[in-house]
Amino acid sequence: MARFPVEPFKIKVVEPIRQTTLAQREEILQQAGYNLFAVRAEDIYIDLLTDSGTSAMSDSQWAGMMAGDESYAGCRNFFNLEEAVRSITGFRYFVPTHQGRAAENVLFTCTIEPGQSVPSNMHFDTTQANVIARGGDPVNLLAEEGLDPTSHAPFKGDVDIERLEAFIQQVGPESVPLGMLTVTNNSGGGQPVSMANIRATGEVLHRYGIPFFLDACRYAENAYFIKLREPGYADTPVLEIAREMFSYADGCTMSAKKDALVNIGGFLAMNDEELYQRACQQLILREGFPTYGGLAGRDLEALARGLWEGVDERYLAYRVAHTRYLADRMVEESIPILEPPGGHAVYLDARRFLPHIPQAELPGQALTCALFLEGGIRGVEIGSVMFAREDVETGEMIYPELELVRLAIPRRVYTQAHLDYVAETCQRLYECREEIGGLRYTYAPDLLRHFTARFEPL
Ligand code: P70
Repeated sequence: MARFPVEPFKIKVVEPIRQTTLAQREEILQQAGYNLFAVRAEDIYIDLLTDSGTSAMSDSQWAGMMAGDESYAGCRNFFNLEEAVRSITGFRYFVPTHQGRAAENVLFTCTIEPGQSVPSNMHFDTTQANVIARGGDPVNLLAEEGLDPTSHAPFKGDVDIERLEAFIQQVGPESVPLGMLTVTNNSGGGQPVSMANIRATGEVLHRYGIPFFLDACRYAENAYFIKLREPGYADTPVLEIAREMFSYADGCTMSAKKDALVNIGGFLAMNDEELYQRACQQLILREGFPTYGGLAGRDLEALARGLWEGVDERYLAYRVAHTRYLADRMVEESIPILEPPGGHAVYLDARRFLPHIPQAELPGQALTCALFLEGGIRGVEIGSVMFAREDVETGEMIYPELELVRLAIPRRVYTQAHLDYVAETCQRLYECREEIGGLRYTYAPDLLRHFTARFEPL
């Protein structure tokens, strides 16, 4: 038997990539203000910036693009998408959006009043920023072991149920317009949330009359981890596991750019009819008519087909094993990563990789830059640049517990040889880690700082 599931697809179209020289990369990095978001994609050799919108679509999805019906209202692709969303999530109503953050914006505009709080296991960057943009307070209540990069617990994305209930009692249920869970937990290493925890979260929130929404962009990978790790699910089809996950919630936001295998798209789904009507108003104001929501008909079709491909178990087995392969190679070389690996990425633990750089000198960002210099690889910092916040009372910086560099793996894009190259580059870098120095900001915007900040070496 093969050690890993072999790719359940073959390659029909290829896209050339090219390596640059070290001298070129030094120049490119300096020009980009030491922020890899500002580097041209053509100058990247292996692009692990994100798994979002970077999937290779299937022949069926591409064929679906030609079947796009570009009518303004009521195009057939909307109804194909509706069938997929209803069948997989079970939610009664949904609206397409151009991507996940648009779904967040519509949902939060309809639900959050200034001063209210939205608890979650851990909000991701755009979710956190969209809550703040409504005057709300995003609150992370991840269970303790999720903050320990060395713990091998199976469900390190679980929310701390006791703290969740205590939090609701402390601020009062009227101050909590909704609660969320991010599945899988992207800011905490792509770790899954257990079915038991999803169920318990729903029970606690509903006991206080609070609606429960899943941030569902990696729901299929989460469902597959439940199948692999949670007692009682080994023989349950992933589709059924996914349906059960959604059954405990009142709705979801979805960036379809992840587990629905499309380059653009998202949706907001819910059971509450009145909320749906208000969401439609917001949607028409910002995204488009409710049967296209900012997408072309062809995009809706690719999304409808991608949703089904994303819950295919042969695909998911390959996906999770592919990511695990890179993680295993790192562990073999004693490179500090967050363990166990998530479904969509391997996260380098910058604190242990660069213990000589204090958080104020941005070790995660420094490591991201070093990885580009060493091998033309682009990862993304998920640490102080993304999440450090100023304490409103003292003005002091509060640094996040996890200081990570995420190597996100685009779906169906890179081969095992590409991953070997990444592991070997990390190994070389780890050997000369003491030579890596910290950074400081030359420009830092207030909201979603990491996308456009600029730096210089200390
Ligand atoms: C990523 C991207 C997007 C995302 C998410 C969760 C759990 C909502 C959204 C928003 C964002 C990103 C980060 C760093 C580099 C590039 C891109 N995550 N919830 O890669 O969805 O992007 O469609 O508006 O992870 O993880 P959308």
